[in-house]
Amino acid sequence: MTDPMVLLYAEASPFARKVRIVAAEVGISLSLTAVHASPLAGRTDVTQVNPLGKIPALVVPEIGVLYDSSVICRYLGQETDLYPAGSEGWRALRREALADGLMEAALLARYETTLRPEALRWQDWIDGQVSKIRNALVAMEAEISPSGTFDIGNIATACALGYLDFRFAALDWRKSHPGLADFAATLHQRPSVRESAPS
Ligand SMILES: N[C@@H](CCC(=O)N[C@@H](CS)C(=O)NCC(=O)O)C(=O)O
Repeated sequence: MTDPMVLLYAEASPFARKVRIVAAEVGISLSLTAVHASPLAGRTDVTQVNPLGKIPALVVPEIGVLYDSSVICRYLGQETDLYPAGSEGWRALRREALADGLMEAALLARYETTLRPEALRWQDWIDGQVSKIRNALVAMEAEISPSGTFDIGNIATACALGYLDFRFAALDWRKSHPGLADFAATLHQRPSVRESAPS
């Protein structure tokens, strides 16, 4: 029996959550190693594995390290229903990119308010990221995928909305997007989504 692949992750990371959900959906068991990743110089555990210092990173014996959640998810989920063929597949990838973009904007806004010294914080920057989040929510609601399908777009969407619940409760996104809230509740019924939620 070969050793499981090692995933460098943090429980709160929405990008790492995508990978954990994909692995659970396709039945691949990963060895999880919790690490600290930070954009601040000298404060990350990950640089020796990923030159960008970011998580998730997956150590794959025959390839080396894979990074960026979309690459890792693609590697684990290739040739499964998580990546549909044809136009449906391109739409799923677009929904993944949209959700990833929302998470990136949310993370940048969070770093600005939690990491940057208070005197240096820039409200226009925070407002710009929050407006990307709001625009992404509008697009997400318009693109809710048909019921019954569960693909990489839905996985990323579940992680993005879960991250807003976890770190941006004050945005109260459910109030302005009730259709998306219903969709999120459906996604949350899936064991892989429920069991990977940050606590
Ligand atoms: N595009 C990357 C984003 C990953 C990312 O930003 N991860 C965060 C944790 S949730 C991180 O490692 N931040 C540290 C940093 O920005 O240097 C992906 O999809 O994997």
